[in-house]
Amino acid sequence: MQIKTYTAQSMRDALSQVKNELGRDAVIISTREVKDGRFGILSQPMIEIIAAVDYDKGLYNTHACDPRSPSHRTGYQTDPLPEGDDQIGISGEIIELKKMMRELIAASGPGAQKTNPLRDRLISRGIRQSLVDLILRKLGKTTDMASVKDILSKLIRTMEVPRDPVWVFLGTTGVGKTTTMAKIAASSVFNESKRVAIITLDTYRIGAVDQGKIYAKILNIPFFSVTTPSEFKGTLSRLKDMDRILVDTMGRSALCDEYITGLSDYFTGVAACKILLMPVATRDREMDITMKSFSRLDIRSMIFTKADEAATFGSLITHNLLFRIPISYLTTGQRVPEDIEPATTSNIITLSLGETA
Ligand SMILES: Nc1nc2c(ncn2[C@@H]2O[C@H](COP(=O)(O)OP(=O)(O)OP(=O)(O)O)[C@@H](O)[C@H]2O)c(=O)[nH]1
Ligand SMILES: [Mg+2]
Repeated sequence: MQIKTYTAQSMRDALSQVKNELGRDAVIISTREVKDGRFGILSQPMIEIIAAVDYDKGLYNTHACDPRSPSHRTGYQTDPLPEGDDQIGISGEIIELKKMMRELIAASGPGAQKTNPLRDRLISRGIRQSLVDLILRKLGKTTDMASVKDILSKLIRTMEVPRDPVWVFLGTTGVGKTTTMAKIAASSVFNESKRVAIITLDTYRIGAVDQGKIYAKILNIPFFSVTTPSEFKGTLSRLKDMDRILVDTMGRSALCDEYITGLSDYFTGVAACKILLMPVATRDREMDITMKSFSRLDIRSMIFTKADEAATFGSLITHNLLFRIPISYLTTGQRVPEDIEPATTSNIITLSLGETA
C-alpha cells in the first residue's frame, strides 16, 4: 500500500493532487486543517489530506475496532461503522470525501461543466486560487469582472518613487537587479536631473563590478564597489550630497540563509528603501520561498521584472494582496533605459485582467 500526505490551500486543490498522483482508486484516510507556518502572521489555513492506494480493505476493517491498532487511532477504515460507534463522524466524513473525490474526477473529465466561468477566468490569469475564492466570496454570487476590478482597484498598493535617497536592489539571481538599477540611474540623471551615485556590493560574481562600472561611466556618475558593511557605511557617509544612491547587490538563491544574514549586516542602522525585484512569471511556490527569505530584510517596495516574458500577470495581484508591499515599477524588456514604467493600479489591473469587463 502507498500512503501519501498532500497539503493545499483548498480541499479542491488537495483532492486534485490526490487524483493526479494516486489515481481514481485512491482512498482518503484523513483530512484536517493545518496552519501554513511559514509566514507568521501571514500564515494561512491549509488542508492536509492523507490518502492511500492499493490498500487492503479487509486488513483495515479487521483492525478498525481495536483501540490499539493504528487504523483505529487514525480512522483508516473506509466503510461506515455501525450506529452508535464513536468513529461514525470520521467514517461519515470519509464517505463524504469519497463522494467529493468522485465529483471532482467527473468535473475534471472531458466535457466537464465549468461551474463558475468568472472564477476559472481569474485563475487562468494566474491569480492564486485561494485569493480568487476569497474575492468572489466577498463579492457574493452575482458578481462580475467589473466588480472584481473595482474591489482590486481599492486593494492594490502601488507607490511612486521611494522617498529615501538610498535605494537597494535585492532579489534572487538574474532577476534584473543591475539592469533595472541602470534604467533608474539613467532616468534619474536625464529626466529628473538628480545627482546619482552607484554602489555595488556584488563582488561575488565575475564581471559584476565591471557591469556596474560601465553603466556609471556611460552616465558619468560616481561608482563604488565595497566588500564589507563598514566600508559600505563609510562610502554612504561620503555621498551625503547625492540625491540618490543606488545600491546593487549580489543575487543568490532565496534558500541561502547565510546570504540574507550577510546582507542584513550591511543595512543595520542605514536608512534605505529596500526594493525586492521579482520576475512577473514567478510561480506561487517560488514567490512564497523568496518572500519568506527576503522579508527578513524589511522590503519596502517591489519591482516586477521581465513583464515582456510573462504569459499571465496574476502574480502581481497575488503578491500585492498577500504581502501588501507597494509596487513601484514594472520592467518590460532588456533595453536600458527604455524598458521600465512606473506601476499604477490601473495598469496592474489591465495587464492582469485585460481591458474588457
Ligand atoms: N526580457 C527581459 N529581460 C530582462 C529584463 N530585465 C533584465 N533582463 C535581462 O535579465 C538578465 C539578467 O539581468 P541582470 O540585471 O544582470 O540581473 P541581476 O539580478 O543583476 O543578476 P545577478 O547579479 O547575476 O543576480 C540580463 O540578460 C538582462 O538583460 C526585462 O525586463 N525583460
Ligand atoms: Mg547583477
